[in-house]
Amino acid sequence: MFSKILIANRGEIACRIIQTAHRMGLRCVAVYSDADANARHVAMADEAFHIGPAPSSDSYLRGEKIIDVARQSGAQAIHPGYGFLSENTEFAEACEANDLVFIGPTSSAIAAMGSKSAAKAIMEKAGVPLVPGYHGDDQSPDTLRTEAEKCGFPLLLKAVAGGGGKGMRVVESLSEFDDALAAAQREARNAFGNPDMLIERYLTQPRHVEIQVFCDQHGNGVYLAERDCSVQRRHQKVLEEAPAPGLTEETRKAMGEAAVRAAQAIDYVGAGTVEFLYDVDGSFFFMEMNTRLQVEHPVTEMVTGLDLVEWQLKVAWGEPLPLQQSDVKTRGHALEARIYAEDPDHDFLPATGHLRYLRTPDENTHVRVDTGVTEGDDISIHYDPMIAKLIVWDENRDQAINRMVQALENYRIAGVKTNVRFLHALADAQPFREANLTTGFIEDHRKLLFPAPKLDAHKALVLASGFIQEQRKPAESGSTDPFSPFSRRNSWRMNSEYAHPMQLQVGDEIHDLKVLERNDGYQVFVGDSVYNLTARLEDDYLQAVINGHRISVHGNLHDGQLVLFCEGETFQCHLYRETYQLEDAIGEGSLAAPMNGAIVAVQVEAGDAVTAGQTLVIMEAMKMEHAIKAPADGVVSEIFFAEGDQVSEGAELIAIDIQEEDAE
Ligand code: MV4
Repeated sequence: MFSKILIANRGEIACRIIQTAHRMGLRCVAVYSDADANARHVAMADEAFHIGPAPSSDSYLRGEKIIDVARQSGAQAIHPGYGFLSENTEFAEACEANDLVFIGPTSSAIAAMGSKSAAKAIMEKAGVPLVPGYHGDDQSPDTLRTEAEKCGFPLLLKAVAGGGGKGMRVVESLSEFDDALAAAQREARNAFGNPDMLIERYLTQPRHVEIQVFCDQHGNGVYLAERDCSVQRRHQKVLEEAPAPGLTEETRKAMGEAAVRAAQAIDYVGAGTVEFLYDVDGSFFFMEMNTRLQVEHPVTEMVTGLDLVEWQLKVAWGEPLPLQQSDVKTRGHALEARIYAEDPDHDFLPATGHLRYLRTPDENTHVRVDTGVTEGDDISIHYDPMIAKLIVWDENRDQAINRMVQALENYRIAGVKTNVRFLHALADAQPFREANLTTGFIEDHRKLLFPAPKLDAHKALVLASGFIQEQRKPAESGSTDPFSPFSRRNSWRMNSEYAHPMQLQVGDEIHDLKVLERNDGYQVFVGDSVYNLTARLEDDYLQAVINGHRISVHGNLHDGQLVLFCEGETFQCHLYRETYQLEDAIGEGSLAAPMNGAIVAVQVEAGDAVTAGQTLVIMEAMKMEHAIKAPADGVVSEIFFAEGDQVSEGAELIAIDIQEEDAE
């Protein structure tokens, strides 16, 4: 076995590979860009080399540089992961030329699957079912038109050089064909530098079912069950599962054997995936072959109990496959959800930011988390926005879905927008539970996937006020963080009969709350309603009872931004302000009473120098306290009232000589 390998990748897949390599006793060399100096994959590796600036083209795509590093470090093999250089024929060749084992298929096998028409020709010869259509070299418009008529409508024009859904166009009837062909060719020439088209009968309700195959260097090949990846968005997989629901044993076997034939037709070595379109009637057709370990490989691992990275390393070293086909068994059902940094409410725009709070579900036989990030990391614009893969397993699909729903509720991220809520709705949606899968699933069920919040708006605000109050408590009794807004020595007296105002901003709306603290909890006033609240905060976990309803949430409060996590939902608000502010009350250098009330405390004397924001006077009105604070640095020139005095709204309380800013 190799003693040292280099991982030419980053993020979760680099971590995933290192984990198995370490378990097998191999040393791991990582590479990293400027953006990844403190990344998890670097920390996990035995050593790591800086390979360039953040953009992939200057770092993770620099094949020569990575080969240099491999040689320098004494690595014997390079694992490319997925993406980046994993399906780059020149890189695979360069490895070989430098006496480094490329952990993957030969460059010729990669190349054979690079062209859709060439791939189809190979598959046809190997007896792998193809969608009826045309994949010939003759690209004259007349030939294509004749083939289109033979194929029938609706049909699909696919760019020979396309892939992953790029360069496809549906044609509904012959009358549309000429225009559609011209447009598709134009697009393909622009996008891929190659206008060639193939024609296929268009399947309107297909599923994406793919077979995991493995081949060794001795001519053996097996299939390791299938995955259903129908739930996609713009050709990005979102949820994957194994096995594919509803597939008969006959179909599974036929599909598996076709996939192995496909792999062997190109002398494949290593892990590969043969993708099929699966039609409602049980028929299936070759779509493409991916010549790498795929993102969704964990669901296969969960149902087979195998470690595919271990298999890759063994095969690359020259060992025979660990199992024969008859020894491959599956058990139970696995699901994978891809947690992305993106904003489902804004057309899934990729999101960036700082993972200021990140909690993952506990891992066990039912739950697995594959990730490349930890709390405090940044999600940058430079790489794929996938934060993690959440994988669950159970004895059957129903139970696995329950596990997924629960695990998503325990996946809590603040600081970056994510699709966790969306995934939760997706996994919990009835059509998904019923396995009504097609590639149009997300489009077809939009309404279900963006449900209205379950958490009552008032209750959310009450929970928020409870979280804020409880988090403040330790700060009141001596926080060491003077910059925390909650360690402020403010005027509120614990267990007083005074309520204090709290303004919480949710979206564009500002909600005025009053929080009355009592010995046994709080009374919170929201709008015209009053809520009795008891709350106990332990670390990030708030156990609350609101009017006799016990609710528990997790939360994170940072810089006045509060995120609460409740059953897969998040509630976000901003602690807008808590005290009566000066802009409202001040005239030139004077502070007026904001309302009729009483002076509770005067905290300065005439002649005192004060700084902006310093509390000068505390008033009480309608059982609420209000801190009157200095609008700017200055010197108190006169105080017009004393403690215990009643004042009326607008009365001048205090006069200050505002200190002018120095020019300097
Ligand atoms: C198709 C098809 C329907 N009929 N081919 C999209 C990605 C590319 N690899 C093949 N794709 C499709 N090919 C025929 N003849 C529908 C799709 C398709 C699709 C396939 C798998 C997963 C998601 C998809 C989403 C839209 C369209």
